[in-house]
Amino acid sequence: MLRFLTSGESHGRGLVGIIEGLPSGLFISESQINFDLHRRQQGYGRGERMRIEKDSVQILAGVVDGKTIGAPLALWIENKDWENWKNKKRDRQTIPRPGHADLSGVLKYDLDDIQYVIERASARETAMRVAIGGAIKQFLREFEIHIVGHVIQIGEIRAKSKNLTPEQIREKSLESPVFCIDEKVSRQICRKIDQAKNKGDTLGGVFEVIASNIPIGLGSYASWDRRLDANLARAVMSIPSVKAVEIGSGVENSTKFGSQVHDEIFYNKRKGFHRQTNRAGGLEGGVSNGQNIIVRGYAKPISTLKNPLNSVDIATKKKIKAPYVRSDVCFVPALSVVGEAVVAWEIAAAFKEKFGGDSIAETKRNFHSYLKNLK
Ligand code: EPS
Repeated sequence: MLRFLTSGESHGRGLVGIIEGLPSGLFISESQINFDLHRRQQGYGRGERMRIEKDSVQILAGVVDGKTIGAPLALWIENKDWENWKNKKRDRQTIPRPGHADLSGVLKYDLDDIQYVIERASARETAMRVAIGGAIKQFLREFEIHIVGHVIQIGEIRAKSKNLTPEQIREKSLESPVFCIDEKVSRQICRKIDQAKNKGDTLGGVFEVIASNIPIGLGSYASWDRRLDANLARAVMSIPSVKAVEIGSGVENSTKFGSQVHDEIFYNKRKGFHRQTNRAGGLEGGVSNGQNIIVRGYAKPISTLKNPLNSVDIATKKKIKAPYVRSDVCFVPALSVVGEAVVAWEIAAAFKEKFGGDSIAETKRNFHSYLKNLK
């Protein structure tokens, strides 16, 4: 079984992550994780904090001579902003921002300062989830499974889907300031972000994650909590600001006849069982069907607004505008990187459940024997 836990506050010393269940003998490179951390910090519309931080991971335990030893991994990312915050004098925050965890958090935990809620509810936590995803992707790569995220919409500006391979999507989206494969749409999106910024407003959008080279049979219909589509939806929904999740063309499918939706099954000797369409997003009955897994996350605009909405001071109970604190205008490009990490995790968890293995050699033996048997 694979599991992980994160800890850390947005302006504390740093972020901590523990991964348990990785087999021994797996090469883990910090620099590959750092590439993902770097990507998470990019994206047109990001704010000042990203100019302070230079996220990089340190693996403190579980990896010896570059390889896992079957022990839990301990990961660490330092918050550079800690230096600026540790002796900072600040006022108690008593005005909750609509859309954030501020009000529910302060009431639930019986706190008198909203800053304590902000510290843990902040999307800063996603830096550690990206680091954990960066490690788990190295496990998946041993089985040629690749995960690519990109932005398909910001505000109402949507890129048309193109017939590209996951590698081409990665290449093209890396060239775009908003991780979008379409150059023209990227420019339109940047203008839209400028517009939002000038109005003291924010923007949400949609990101898509594609997992390729997935074996048939990950997840199970046998019990609700083993359905891989359900676990992917939960994981993507757990990313701050995501309010809807779609698998394949799930939303569009709900408006059509069944005959227009389901992916017909074909067989020939060379390809075996195969499909010519993938509207199911690689999952049928909660089980991977060998096609690419496609998951989309729909994010609301960031809740901190320079031109704020109405709120109520929790100390005086008087009507007042919500406070503006340093924030991003648009976080969707970064979300596409976080999306990759959480999708990678769920696929790896289902993979480990199916193939087990205490060493990477054992996992590989189990995997290859299953593939041989399928043939
Ligand atoms: C973030 C760090 C935070 C925010 C952002 C994500 O830094 P600070 O609060 O110091 O400005 O920039 O948080 C949010 C978008 C959010 O809604 O919480 C980061 O490292 O990504």
